[in-house]
Amino acid sequence: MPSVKPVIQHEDDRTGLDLETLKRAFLDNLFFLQGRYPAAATKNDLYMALAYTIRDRCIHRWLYSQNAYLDSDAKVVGYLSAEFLMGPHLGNNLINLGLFEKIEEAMEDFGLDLKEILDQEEEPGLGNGGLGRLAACYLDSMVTQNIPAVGYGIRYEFGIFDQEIKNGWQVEITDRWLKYGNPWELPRIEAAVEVKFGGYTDKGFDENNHYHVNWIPSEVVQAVPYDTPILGYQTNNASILRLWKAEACESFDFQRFNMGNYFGAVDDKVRSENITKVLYPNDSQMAGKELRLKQQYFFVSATLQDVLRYHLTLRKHPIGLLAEKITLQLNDTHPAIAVPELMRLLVDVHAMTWDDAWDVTKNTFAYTNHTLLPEALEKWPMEMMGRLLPRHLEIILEINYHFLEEVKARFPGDIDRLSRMSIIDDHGEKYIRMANLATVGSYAVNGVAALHTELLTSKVLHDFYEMWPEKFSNKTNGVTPRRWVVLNNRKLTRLITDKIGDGWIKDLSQLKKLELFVGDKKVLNSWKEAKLAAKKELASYIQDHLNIRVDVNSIFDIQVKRIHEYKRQHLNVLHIVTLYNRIKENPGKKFVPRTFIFGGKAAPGYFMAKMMIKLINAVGEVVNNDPVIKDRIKVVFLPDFNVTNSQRVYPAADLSEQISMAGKEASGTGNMKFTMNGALTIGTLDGANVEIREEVGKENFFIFGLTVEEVQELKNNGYNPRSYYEENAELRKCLDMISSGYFSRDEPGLFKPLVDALLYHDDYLLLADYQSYIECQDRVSEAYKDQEVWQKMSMLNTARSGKFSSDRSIQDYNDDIWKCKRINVSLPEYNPHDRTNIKLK
Ligand code: 26W
Repeated sequence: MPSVKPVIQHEDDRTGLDLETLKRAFLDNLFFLQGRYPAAATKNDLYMALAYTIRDRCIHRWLYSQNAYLDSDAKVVGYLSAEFLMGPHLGNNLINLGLFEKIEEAMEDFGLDLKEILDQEEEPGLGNGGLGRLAACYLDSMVTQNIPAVGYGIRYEFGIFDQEIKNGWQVEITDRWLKYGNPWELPRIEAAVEVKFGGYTDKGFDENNHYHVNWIPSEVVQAVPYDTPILGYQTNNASILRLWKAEACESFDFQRFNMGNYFGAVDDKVRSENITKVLYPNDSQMAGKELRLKQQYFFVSATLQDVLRYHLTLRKHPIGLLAEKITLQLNDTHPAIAVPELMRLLVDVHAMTWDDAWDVTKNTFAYTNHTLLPEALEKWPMEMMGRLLPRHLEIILEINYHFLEEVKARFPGDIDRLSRMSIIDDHGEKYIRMANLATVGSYAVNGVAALHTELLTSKVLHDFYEMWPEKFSNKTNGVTPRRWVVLNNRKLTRLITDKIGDGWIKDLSQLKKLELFVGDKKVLNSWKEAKLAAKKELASYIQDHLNIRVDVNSIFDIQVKRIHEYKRQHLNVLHIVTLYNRIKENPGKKFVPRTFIFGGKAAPGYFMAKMMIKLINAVGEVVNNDPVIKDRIKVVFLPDFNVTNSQRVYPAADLSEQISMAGKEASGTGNMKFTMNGALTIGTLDGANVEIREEVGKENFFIFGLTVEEVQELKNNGYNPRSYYEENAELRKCLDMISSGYFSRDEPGLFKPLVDALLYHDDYLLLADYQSYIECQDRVSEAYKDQEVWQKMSMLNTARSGKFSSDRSIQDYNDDIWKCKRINVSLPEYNPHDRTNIKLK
């Protein structure tokens, strides 16, 4: 009898991609993983069943990718970031697997609406804003470009707070994102490592008479990794985001428990787990909290142990080869404690000489700076560092000693330079300057937009630039078109793909081909319709959630980002009040109607930012209900701006507000998302705005305000905001109204502190830029009247936004800094009949 080969009747339920297989897998998961009959399934059950269905496909790709990395022995990037603002996974994974439409159909067959299921996902808000979202876009692009990469960070139990607006004020609510479980992560309990804190160091000579330092900690905490698979677009390559959770060390508990101190043991557990309890919600002010330093060291130490285990045990490489096989990108200085930690591991644990260890260390790290704000530059009290990480302080001091010797040799007798460059700030209480530490300990340092890098090398890190010019480069930020166009703007995506094919999704420069159609009235019309559809969707969201009716034919004028004085949301408010006054004075005149939309969170301890939110809402209250205005202006504050909510915002914008004081916004990335989605920008020459304007063309960008040089000059010559107030009647009227309680009848003095700050200091030059801003806004309104011209400009903005894909950024990082070989992952068919033939031991 010839043996009968098993015939595969259908695709494997865990990996198959055809409609029937996906439907069967979904029902299976609903039944066996959620334990539900379809009839009894809740929305969350449906979401979970679909998430598990898709997760299987992710894991399939990820495991094969892991193997491919090991086989090829390629250099791997570790992207170290205290924040990853991933946004919801399901929709994105559907796009990246090319399954969005098919799953839509599958759900339809069950009588379900995919949109509603997607809405069920609680997003992991493990970041504050730009820096955290950039890390997420970069993971997407690294994987899409087949660069072997792992994201390393912290699994905060509570991410960025949820924002509610009560009586116009921000109220913070704990973000319990794990409440219903997280289907995307896999805990890797057996890969946990220990992280030490406190105690003292013991110095002496070992059995071979080598000088040796021993760190005896006073606290040991477990770091447990949770892995989330990350897919690329149209590639078999997949990677992971590995986030660390703090847990108590069992060995420690038992000691106390045995001695009868039950509460002491539980106390330890609580203290340990506190480390990864909550994300610090400030994004521009260094608060100097000890727990934050503990968070930073916790995830960095766990990560480096993980990296060394991979390098030494799994790949069996000699320790000296570390920098050739692994490169670690520091997302700002938050993980900069990695520099002394790697030195400690190499010298104290792996017995390398100082010089050899330093050679490996400074060739392993690369550092990205994300801010020039002096108050945001991290520095830790030396006393705190010594108490929490005594061995690291010793190592930092030794790094600094060797470094300053090098500076002395290069610039003999330049005492001031030494003091500026020192890693230790010793003007009064001593501090560790983390940017200096990161710069000294890295082989590459970069800013995030051309202007930002220019300011970095000419000001903040100028001395370091003079010493090592070759270390510095610019890497202009980018955002992933997969989430920010394909997923959040289905209509526009279809229209573009219809005209130029789908190559643009992986190579955004191909959007240029759209320029061929700007003269085509039919295409321009479809372009307008796509925008209008997105505006209608946002309008109905606003109606449903805020009970405000907005005119979809008005200019949707949008500013969404963290609330901060330097971002100048209150300059936007001054424009609103100006328009309000003009209509009131001339009610019969024709005005181009506008809908002003704001969104963003304020750091809970940032009084002025919270006041700005209240001001926006207070002005909205008056303007929206004034019968004379008659729907010509509406002001909307969208509560709880996050990745999920933002996805309905970018597609609906006509005008993107990027109005920071020149020199303050490192790059901005929201500006890029708006441009891709066909919004025009009103902006200052700040951050990446400069490059956006260059790309889309001056004539398609509304520029206003002082340049960095003019800002500098004005400040040097003694800026007097009052003179602008006195000389500009429209401005004066706005400020007087706000100050005297026109928008706060119940509490007339409420906004006086805000107006006084402008009149007496105005650190961010709102009054100096006011006139230029208003005139620019008048040009915007004028331009909007000619819809054909406007649509052309809109289309050109999209067509010329290719540079701002994070694919381009990642290519730049890889070409100039990481130099990793790309990997081709093949995905062998996963034959279920193979499974039974596998020998497990
Ligand atoms: C220590 C407190 C703290 C926390 C976070 C200070 C500073 C930060 C971040 C560096 C702030 C941040 O998110 N910066 C933003 O980074 C984006 C990505 O590069 C840029 O686009 C933004 O312009 C920049 O503000």
